[in-house]
Amino acid sequence: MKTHRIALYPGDGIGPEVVDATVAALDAVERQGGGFHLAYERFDWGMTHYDRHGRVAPEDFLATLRPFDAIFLGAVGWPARLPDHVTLTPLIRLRQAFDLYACVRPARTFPGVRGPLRSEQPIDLVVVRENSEGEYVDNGGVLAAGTPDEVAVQTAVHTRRGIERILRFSFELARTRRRKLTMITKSNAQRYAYVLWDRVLVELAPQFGDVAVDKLHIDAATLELVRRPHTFDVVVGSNLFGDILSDLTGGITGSLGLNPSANLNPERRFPSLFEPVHGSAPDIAGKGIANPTGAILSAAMMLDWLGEKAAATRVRAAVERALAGCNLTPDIGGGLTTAQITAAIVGQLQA
Ligand code: GGG
Repeated sequence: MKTHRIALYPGDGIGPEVVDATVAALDAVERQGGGFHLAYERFDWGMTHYDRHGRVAPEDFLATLRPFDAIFLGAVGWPARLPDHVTLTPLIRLRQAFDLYACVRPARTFPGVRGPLRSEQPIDLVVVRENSEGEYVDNGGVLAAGTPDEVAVQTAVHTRRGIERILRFSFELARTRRRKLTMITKSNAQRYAYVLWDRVLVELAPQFGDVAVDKLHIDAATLELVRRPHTFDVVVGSNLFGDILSDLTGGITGSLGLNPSANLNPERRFPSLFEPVHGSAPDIAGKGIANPTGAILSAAMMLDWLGEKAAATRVRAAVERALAGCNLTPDIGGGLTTAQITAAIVGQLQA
């Protein structure tokens, strides 16, 4: 029996609700057998930790998480009480310190779930977000703070090494799918960083001659993802563009509540982190109506990453069948609670 050590970081808002639902689904898949065991340790960081200790995570939180095989995060943020840039800091630090440079965010339509678009063509794409640099490096400062002359400077950092490795990762991913890669930049206006992205793409493309390559500026990409989303396969972009586009791809597939993500260190030098794409949703926190499917599908990505492919496939199939059977939470047009849709997914896993 193989044991995988999982750090649970439920976080804020609906985070703990979707993490509890995910553990219930994982317990069910584990009970079916498959020769593995998930050993959890739970860390109540976020607002709960802040209320007791005056900070959202302990100073040594990275060292605490380092020995685990994977980290499972719910959501972070409670803007009514703490600015979002404070609650988000541990997540950004984790991605950078553990070199989780490939953020993989699949978005697909599901039979049984109606999306907002008129076209009913199935959508099945993956946004790959560069996750370690770009616009999210902590590089900048404020001059003349609090005065009418205040100046804030925030500098994005795009390295050749960072661009090349995320493009290689995306090309390889496209090879496992429909062999189409679309790179998103704004190289007509941002003449240094995104022109470097363009150059690296041109250099790499011949090594992946079996993958069709396309480029779009971010503004055109937002339009085309609404107009013809079914034509996209793997979409790669910088940290900020990937963050924004994956909310859009959540929206066009029905709800952000459906979308999973993996923050990967492809070289496996550090534990990778799995989380639903959605945030803490304070407006519905505590009401028991959060959609846990994005979190449960993130757990399927985690099982895949841990080598438990059969279990991952079973989880994905159970979610698909539950949704097809009209087990829907309010964000996707139904009336089920988190507990009810979780029970439906667990039921499918036991069927
Ligand atoms: N489920 C993760 C979460 O709470 N995300 C909220 C958020 O704003 N994340 C920003 C980011 O992914 O960079």
